Amino acid sequence: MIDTPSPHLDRSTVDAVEARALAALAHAATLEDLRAAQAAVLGKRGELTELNAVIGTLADTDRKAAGAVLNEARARLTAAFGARAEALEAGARTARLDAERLDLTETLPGPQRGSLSLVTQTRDALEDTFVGMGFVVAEGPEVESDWHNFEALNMPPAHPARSGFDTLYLEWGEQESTLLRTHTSPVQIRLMLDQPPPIYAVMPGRVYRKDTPDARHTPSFSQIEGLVVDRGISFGDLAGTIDTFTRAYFGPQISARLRPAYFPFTEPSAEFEITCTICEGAGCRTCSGTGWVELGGCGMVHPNVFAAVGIDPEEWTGFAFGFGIDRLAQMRYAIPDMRVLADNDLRFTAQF
Ligand code: 2NL
Repeated sequence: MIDTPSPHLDRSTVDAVEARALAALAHAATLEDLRAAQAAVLGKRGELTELNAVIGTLADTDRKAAGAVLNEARARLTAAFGARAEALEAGARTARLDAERLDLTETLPGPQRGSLSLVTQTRDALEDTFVGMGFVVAEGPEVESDWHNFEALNMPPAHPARSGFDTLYLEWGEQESTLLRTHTSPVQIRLMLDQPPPIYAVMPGRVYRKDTPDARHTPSFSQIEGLVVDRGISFGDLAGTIDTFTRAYFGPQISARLRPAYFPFTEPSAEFEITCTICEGAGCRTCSGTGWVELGGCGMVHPNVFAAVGIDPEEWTGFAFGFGIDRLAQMRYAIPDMRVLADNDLRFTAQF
């Protein structure tokens, strides 16, 4: 170690200053206290800084050693104050975060827990049913190209069926080239482009239409569509699949029936109806006394759709079907107005 350079600046003087500074450091409970303690020793008028002046009064031969003692003490104290400041800052930050924490459950009336939206619960149950029947679940983008959403589905630019969708377009690329998908069918197009048959898949997801909200319409809703492509698939397979699904999901008291319909992407096409879940077929207001309610549509995949995705219609045939998940939940739980599905009113959500 370094010898005592002179009676005016001996080692013990520096040690005493350093010891006092470390005691003040340990005592500082806040960043402010710490800054004050640091300034008192290392600042312009600080105790250690003042000792610098003594160096000038020393003999030439003692200056170097004295300077080293002071510098070493300064370096140790600077490091100690820096480390303590970091620790105090971290503590202050944790305290601030704790103070600012907002407990959203405090506003709930009682010990109530959140739950999945009824639409999500319904979608999960539908997926389970179809997975149980051997289908896989596929997803795709909600922002789509005109080609995937319309053209590949046998709806060329001026096709009248397009106007039935009231599409929401994005300002992206060529005018009306990019849109919010109006149905989940483009996911099936992507699947057929990506992989060769056989395909047994369902596609659940959110779709968008420029509809004014009312009891039966919301501008965004969820759909599930199914697609089967294999050798020798017939309309009988379609009818059997719809019936099997209906019984598996709703129970044996509910059955399905098909009635002729038109969709541009299927031929022949059908809409499918199920036994009214409110009156179980007896006839009531919901089913206008018929005992049946419409659930969705289906049909054999149109050869033009196969042509668009490069599947040989001589080798492969297939069927597709689709229905609204919100509409299904509305029927299953007898919900008079679909808008409550998105309201997040606890008086509604707590029931499921
Ligand atoms: C409905 C009717 C349907 C399809 C969707 C479809 C998809 C491809 C090819 C052929 Cl890639 N068809 N989907 C077919 C018939 C009906 O939905 O009422 N949806 C809510």
